[in-house]
Amino acid sequence: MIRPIAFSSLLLLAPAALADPAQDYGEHCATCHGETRLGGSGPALIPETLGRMRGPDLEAVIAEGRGATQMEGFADRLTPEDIAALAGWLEQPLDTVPDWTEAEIAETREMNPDYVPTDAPVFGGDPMNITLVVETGDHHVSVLDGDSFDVLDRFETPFAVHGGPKFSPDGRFVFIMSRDGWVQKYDIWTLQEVGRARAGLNSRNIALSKDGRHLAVANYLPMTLTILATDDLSVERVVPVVSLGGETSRVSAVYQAPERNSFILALKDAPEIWEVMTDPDAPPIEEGDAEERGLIRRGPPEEGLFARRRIEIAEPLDDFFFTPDYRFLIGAARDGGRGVVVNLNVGREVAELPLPGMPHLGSGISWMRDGRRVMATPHLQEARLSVIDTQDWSVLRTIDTAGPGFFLRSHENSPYFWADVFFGPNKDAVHVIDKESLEIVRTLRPVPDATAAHVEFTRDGRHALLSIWEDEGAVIVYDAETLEEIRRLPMRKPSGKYNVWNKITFSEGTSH
Ligand code: DHE
Repeated sequence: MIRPIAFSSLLLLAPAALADPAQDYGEHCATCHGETRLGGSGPALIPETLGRMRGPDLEAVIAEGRGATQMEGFADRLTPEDIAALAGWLEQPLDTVPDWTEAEIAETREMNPDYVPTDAPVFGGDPMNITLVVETGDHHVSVLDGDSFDVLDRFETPFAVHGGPKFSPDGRFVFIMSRDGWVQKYDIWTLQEVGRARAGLNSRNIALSKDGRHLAVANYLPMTLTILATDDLSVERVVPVVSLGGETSRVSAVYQAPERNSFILALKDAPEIWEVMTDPDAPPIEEGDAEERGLIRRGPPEEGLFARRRIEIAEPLDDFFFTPDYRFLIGAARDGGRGVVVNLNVGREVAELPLPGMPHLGSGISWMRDGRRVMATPHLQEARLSVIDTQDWSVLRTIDTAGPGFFLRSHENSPYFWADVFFGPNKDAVHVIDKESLEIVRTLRPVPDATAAHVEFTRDGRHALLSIWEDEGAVIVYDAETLEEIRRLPMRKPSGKYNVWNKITFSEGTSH
């Protein structure tokens, strides 16, 4: 016989109140991070921005807050179960993404009312030998004098800067982008922020036109390329990214091609590469021999500023390495095992390279060796570097390393290139490799167990600066010839470093 359960027993059996992350978000997070999770005074809380900060990391920030920011801890108001549920909820993509129109971008533009331009730098050193250090630990940039290694300024950036900041051609201004789509303009001469605007909701990187007048922002959300005027960050164009087949696509990255006076776009979801002209007198676009090859007809030819050319390819490619003359690029195929060479002049694929283990071509660097131009690339999933002959597109050599790496760097005046070992147990190691013999000449381990990654040289190539990529980290300055340590500058999780001269002259030892 089934016995009815008494009302009091039912109460005892009732489960603890279930976590309601949407309600918790509305109550505790929305004021700073926006009702829509797309950001406000705090950053956007969407998976595209949170990136690698998953699971336990995210829960720890919700529970304990984030030092030196407005983010307080919620462990006194939310149970561990509520926090876990909230973190899981934040990792879900948004149901709908707003358009983020020109008008909406324009509304976010804030120019610094205290900014006063000067006729000369306010500091005494060489403005062309300034190196910027992005400190991701507390979202700041340090401005380093490249001769004295003094920190001239340390300014706050938008949350989660990614990719290289881009300098104006005269080296005076720098533009910095956050994954939240904010673009910040900073005047290196006055050491002051000029202003900022939110060009996208989730962005990848930025590129400056050859004349320094236009700034392109590659966006994942929405699927657009935003072009801002560099003088006042006003919107010049928002280009929806739609393939010939009518599909919308995210933009993986945008690159400046100075020799072509254009931007080159890698599209994440469409088998096309786009070239956007930054020359107001650009002639009508030649479409290469695509029609001969029986490919789909495109629209009427475009001309002038921001004219767009499509290069059709067999499958989407991203993470581009360019030859210094910008005739060829190598892109990574989606299967993570091949590099595809595209001739940008004729607009077609010309070669394929076996590059297993996810080559990181965007970090590739090139130099002359025995009269031939070679390039080297790390692999994100394999403990090796590939060295490629850019004349016949063969893999000349593979160099075994202590683990998979992220970045490579060299300088015209250095006989070596530096390769980090970002992933795995040897993340504290950095290889110094001879550009001629392709042998590892030294493996440095400056701080046992701490990630050592990303090198930048001073303008003359005499010093190499290495990041100890930890919250209580450092930038270590080495003599680039003797490999002796010269200085150790404490920094908060320093990531990339960017020397004004090396960047504006497109030093062959640096990536884009
Ligand atoms: Fe980057 C540059 C893409 C993850 C730090 N990264 C770039 C560029 C691209 C790119 C396309 C070149 C843009 C430029 O400089 O204009 N990065 C990607 C990814 O697709 C990937 C693998 C996944 C993602 O989350 O987007 C990725 N990148 C990372 C990281 O996890 C790193 C290590 C930490 C971080 O800050 O997010 C990271 N990426 C960097 C840095 C540069 C960069 C420091 C600039 C290197 C330079 O010397 O120019």
